[in-house]
Amino acid sequence: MAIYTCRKCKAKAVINMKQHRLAFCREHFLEWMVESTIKTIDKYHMFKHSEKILVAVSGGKDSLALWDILWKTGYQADGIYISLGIDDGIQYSHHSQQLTEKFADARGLKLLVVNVPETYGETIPQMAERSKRGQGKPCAVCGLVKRQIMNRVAVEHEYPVLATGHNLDDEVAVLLGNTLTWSLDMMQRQAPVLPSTGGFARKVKPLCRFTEREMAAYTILSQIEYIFDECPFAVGSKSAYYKELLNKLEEEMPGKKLKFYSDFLLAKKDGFLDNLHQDKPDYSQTCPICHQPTTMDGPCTFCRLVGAAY
Ligand code: Q46
Ligand code: ZN
Ligand code: ZN
Repeated sequence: MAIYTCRKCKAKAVINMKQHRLAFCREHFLEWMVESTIKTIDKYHMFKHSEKILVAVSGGKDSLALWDILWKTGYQADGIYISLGIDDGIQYSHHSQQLTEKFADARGLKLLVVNVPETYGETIPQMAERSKRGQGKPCAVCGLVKRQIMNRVAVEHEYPVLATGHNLDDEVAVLLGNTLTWSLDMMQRQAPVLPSTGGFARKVKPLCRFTEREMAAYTILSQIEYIFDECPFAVGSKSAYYKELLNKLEEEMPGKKLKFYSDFLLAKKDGFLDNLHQDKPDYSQTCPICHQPTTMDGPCTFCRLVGAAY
């Protein structure tokens, strides 16, 4: 096996990133990750030090690493954890909440917690079951609930920015899925930054240029304790399959994932999706219950789902 040395100090490297032709020791890898995150934040004009940021944390490696980097670099970043009530024999929600709280306590960070079963009377799998949405998987309901809660909490607590820990592998898997079905409207909404529009906080993805492997290395080398188990419902998903395919491609052609994503963003900037003749969803109405923007007359999809009183 080839032995690599650190680009900066020539010590033995702990990671070699073929796609960047870069190898680093522990110290210089962690430094590179922090510097690269700042570059991404600036490149896409995500936020400034003067803005309050709400980080969506799940207890997984990506979101905790993101919060860690923002904390280290002096951003005003608080966290939001949403307990989904997913157990599936491994106490997934309970365990991930404990790790998130431990992380926040160790750094003196503020964490907001929303407990779905306590607030709405049902766990996510129970809501999915009752509403018969999502073909036996609770992910569609889960996505809807998480989006509504994250945005509502950000707006109510006056955070202009909502940051998520999506990494390059997540973004490229979504892009591949959308390309295979030519879902141009979905591609139009895929971006490192979604600007704030009436009633929606700005959404940003500062880790969108890091691979899953780099994120795992960052959390392990930073000794951040995170939940190793994936959500049990992520297993066997389309997205997991696309990630597997893309990793095979990356092995043969290092750098393909980043190039696919960067070239997509460049093509979009050049106007490739500008003249779509599709109606954009019209969020000009306001839900009378949760006061979130909605496309519907009367209660929004979320309030209808949770059976909120009108
Ligand atoms: S959507 Fe589906 Fe995830 Fe919700 S139910 Fe689990 S896998 S957590 S990102
Ligand atoms: Zn070094
Ligand atoms: Zn509503």
